[in-house]
Amino acid sequence: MSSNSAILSHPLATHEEFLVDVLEGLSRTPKTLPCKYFYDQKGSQLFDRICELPEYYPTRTEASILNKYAAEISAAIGEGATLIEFGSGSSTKTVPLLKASPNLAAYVPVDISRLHLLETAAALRTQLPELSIEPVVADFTADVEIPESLASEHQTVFFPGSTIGNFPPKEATQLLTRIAELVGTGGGLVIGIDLEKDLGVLEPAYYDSQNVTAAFNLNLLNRINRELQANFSVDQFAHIAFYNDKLHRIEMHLRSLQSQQVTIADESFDFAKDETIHTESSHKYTVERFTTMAASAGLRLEKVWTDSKEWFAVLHLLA
Ligand code: AVJ
Repeated sequence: MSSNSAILSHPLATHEEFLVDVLEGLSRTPKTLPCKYFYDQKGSQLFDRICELPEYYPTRTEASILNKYAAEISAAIGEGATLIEFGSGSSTKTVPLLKASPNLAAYVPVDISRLHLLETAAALRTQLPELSIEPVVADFTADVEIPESLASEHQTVFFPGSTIGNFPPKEATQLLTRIAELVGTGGGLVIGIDLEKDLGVLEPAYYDSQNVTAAFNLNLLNRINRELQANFSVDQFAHIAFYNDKLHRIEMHLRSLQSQQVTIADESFDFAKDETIHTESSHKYTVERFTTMAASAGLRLEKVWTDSKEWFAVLHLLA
């Protein structure tokens, strides 16, 4: 394939779907907005900055695990496998793994952002000229189709970053089920999950002292204003993040600082003072709880790699 093309697996979310999702979410009680819309250009830049924050441990902890155990993880993926990465972004964390896996049939980065995907593929081709890199533009929350031509006997999905944490258990189980079906019997999943830990570590990771996470959360309102011609007074909302013990998750919300009304596409939404919009959940697991959930999706645990503090885990499961 030429270096400026990518396979489009499915139609991507349109402006219309964005509008429908926003109107639907804000019509609920309590109000919600889907976290997948955080990642416009500005949001993606802010997320990259989050990953560098001293308080945000997941990225660097996972990277250290992937670096340290690259050879073992690569052996688990196996010779001649097709490695399919969900939400590959810049593929930064994947490079050590790819370098440790010289005999892959292909690396298939799957991402919703076409341009980012193509730039990443181009950069990777220079770094790893021997590797066959076949980007697929797709939303992995919808069905991902990997073209027959890229399938090999052994396929493994690589799903790092604890992105699975954004999905409530039921949806996470559905996503895992689809991954199991995609790779087929004998296929694998290498997944990064964020582990339950002290509140003193968890909460600051989503409430950083430089307010980058606040800007990331509030940027969603800017995006809605710009793309859907809405009139949120962004400075009349505040970022909040806390750990919900019962549901094992960090919740991010936007809290209305006053009683106010917002108009989007001829629809008005009333906000009481202190009413919140739930914008994101980030579920934390124990290896055991995750393993039980994965088992119900038809995936059985093969191996666990973790860091010395057991803050994060990379799991290998087989379908
Ligand atoms: C990309 C979903 C893994 O939940 O930690 C970071 C997103 N939100 N700070 C996470 C996020 C606020 C992140 N994931």
